[in-house]
Amino acid sequence: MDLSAFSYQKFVQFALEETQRRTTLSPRPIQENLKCLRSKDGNATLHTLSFKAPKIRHIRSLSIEGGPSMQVLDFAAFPELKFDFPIFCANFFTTSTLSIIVLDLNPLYDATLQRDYKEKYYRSLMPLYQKYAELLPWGDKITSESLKFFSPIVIWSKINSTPQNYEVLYATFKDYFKAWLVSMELAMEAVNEMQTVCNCEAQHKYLAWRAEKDPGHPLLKRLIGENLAREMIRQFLFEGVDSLGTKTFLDYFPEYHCVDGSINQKRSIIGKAYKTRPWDAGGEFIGSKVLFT
Ligand code: BLA
Repeated sequence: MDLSAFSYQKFVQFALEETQRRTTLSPRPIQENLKCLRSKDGNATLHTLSFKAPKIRHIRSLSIEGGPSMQVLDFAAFPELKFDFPIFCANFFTTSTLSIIVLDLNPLYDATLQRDYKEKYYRSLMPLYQKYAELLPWGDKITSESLKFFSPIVIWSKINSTPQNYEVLYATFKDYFKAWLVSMELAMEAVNEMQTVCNCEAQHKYLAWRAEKDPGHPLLKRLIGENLAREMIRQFLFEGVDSLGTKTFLDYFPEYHCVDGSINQKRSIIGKAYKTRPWDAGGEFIGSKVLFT
């Protein structure tokens, strides 16, 4: 499919309008050199948007328009630290033939270990996942570490890039984003400082993971160069990684420790696994427990 007429802009537009209908967005400043960028080869443009709102610490979007051959969306929304509702996560990497899709309400706390968290935020959403299970099937084996950051309603899929699939994805995105807004609206403020501290650490750990290991980084580096990519990652996409806590990536993920003290550059230590969806229709984890010991 020629992607020239295809864009993820309308997804972002929808999300911002829908948020604005329910709360008040205010812009967050974006560093000048990250506002609108052109790739080094001149073939792609990168657009960034950044907002906050009551209950929402950061809602931000990076879209990459790469003409007929590539379109990318990295859209995320993070709660204020007094709240423990999930992080909205939409990552779509589309070439003229294939789209790699991750769409989820990423849990702040491991939804397999913390059953109360799962009950609170996902029990009522399981039908939502089922609605799209056939159209957006499980995308085969995945980096095992990612599972800890995914919820039982995650959509992980690899689909052909077709106009029909684009419409399916748009419908799914809208439903998931509306579900996230409902979670946000219902969420109650932490009753004590300890909960806020835990929420903060949970977000920091998530940011530390993604700032170091997100699969999009190598491509981002190729597009805009090592230094700008680093700024984009640490100061925009995963903003908070250098301010919400003092723990390092290796404090959270010591299994990546190399003998010389550096971070193992491999994306995964455990490797890829989960050929099929590791949750049942009720959201019960049915994969191997190796990850969760
Ligand atoms: C691939 N992106 C992937 C894959 C996942 C994700 C799971 C499949 C490969 C794998 O198993 O790791 C996304 N992984 C996530 C997300 C989380 C996670 C969202 O753990 C959250 C916790 N993707 C982007 C951007 C680009 C991009 C901005 O979001 C490019 C600039 C590209 N993603 C991209 C590419 C691949 C990919 C090129 C395929 C390459 C590969 O598998 O290494």
